[in-house]
Amino acid sequence: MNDLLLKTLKGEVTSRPPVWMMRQAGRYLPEYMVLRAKYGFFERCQTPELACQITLQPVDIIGVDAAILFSDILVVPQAMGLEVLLIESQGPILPNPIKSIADMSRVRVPDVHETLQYVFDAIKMIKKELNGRVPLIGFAGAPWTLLCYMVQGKGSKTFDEAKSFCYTQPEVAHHLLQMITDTTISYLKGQIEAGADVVQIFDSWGGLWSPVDFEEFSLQYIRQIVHAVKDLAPTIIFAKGAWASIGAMAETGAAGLGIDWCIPPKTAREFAGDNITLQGNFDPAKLYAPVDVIKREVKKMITDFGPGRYIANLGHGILPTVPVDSARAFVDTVKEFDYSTL
Ligand code: 1CP
Repeated sequence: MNDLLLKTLKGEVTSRPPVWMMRQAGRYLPEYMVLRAKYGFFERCQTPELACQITLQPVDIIGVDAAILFSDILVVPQAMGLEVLLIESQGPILPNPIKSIADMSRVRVPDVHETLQYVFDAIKMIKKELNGRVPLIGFAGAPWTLLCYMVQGKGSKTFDEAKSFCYTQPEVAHHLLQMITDTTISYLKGQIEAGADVVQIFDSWGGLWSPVDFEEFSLQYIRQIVHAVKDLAPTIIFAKGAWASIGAMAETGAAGLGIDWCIPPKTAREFAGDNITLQGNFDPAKLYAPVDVIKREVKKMITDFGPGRYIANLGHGILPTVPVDSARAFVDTVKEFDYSTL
């Protein structure tokens, strides 16, 4: 059993950092593209055999130290009653988004065993197939990031309509955020019960807020989720761009914090204190550099984070056009690293 990830999240000493990549199952892998051509996106998520096969691809092909469940954060809005489509080249679309209190009658806090049982079934199958080779990471979107899609109805650089909703209808926004939080708590508990060893909360759009508004519209809900699950499985918070709130996030009881490449490792460590594991923070676009540059930069990143309490990862998801050999060079360089040389 490769338990580097679990040891690192507990703060135990290891000879090198564990490594995995956000969005490691995906379009940069030709083996994924074969299944993508045959099955629709939600069909891939909802069929445990397919989700299992896709989850294992980066473990077998790239040799990462952890598997992450193949699914999407948007299965939660779907389970709450909203229609979610994934349209090729456009990304996710929610045709009937939430715009006002009247739309709230269309959302509910569902029984996750009725609506998301296929995820739990996939996890059980993945755990069996992994047979202890590497730990399995489960995940969910942070309530704020899910609200972004539920209100805006599609991807956006600014999520202006979602932010406007929070500023003009704060009571409705908080009601919706609480419903998402309650759903997410049962969902993550279900994932852990089914076998997820670690869970990660993705707040991809947390960095759109000032630190004070981040606390109001995002972190207070993430904190509720962490409190509910932290004694069941180590929890990692990844709030992209919310570097000014690293100190506050480190106090939630999470075992790990994902950080992006806009903050230097040493600064992140100063903000976070010594009692939490940091994860990141390679610029995903740097995987377009020549392989010798990738190797040099990965070693520098590990050195800057210092020995221990560190998980090597990208600072956001891997990009679909990254060469497989470059992803492999990233992972291999971490696996060849030896803390005793520091
Ligand atoms: O084949 C395809 O074209 C589908 C692309 C794709 C994939 C591979 C989507 C649509 N989702 C996924 C899988 C996925 N999504 C995983 C799988 C596990 C892994 O290998 O990491 C995870 C963890 C996610 C999480 C996710 N979905 C996030 C949070 C992380 C992040 O990257 O910021 C977000 C924001 C989404 C929404 C979403 N789903 C899909 C896309 C293209 C998007 C982003 C839309 C946007 O740009 O706003």
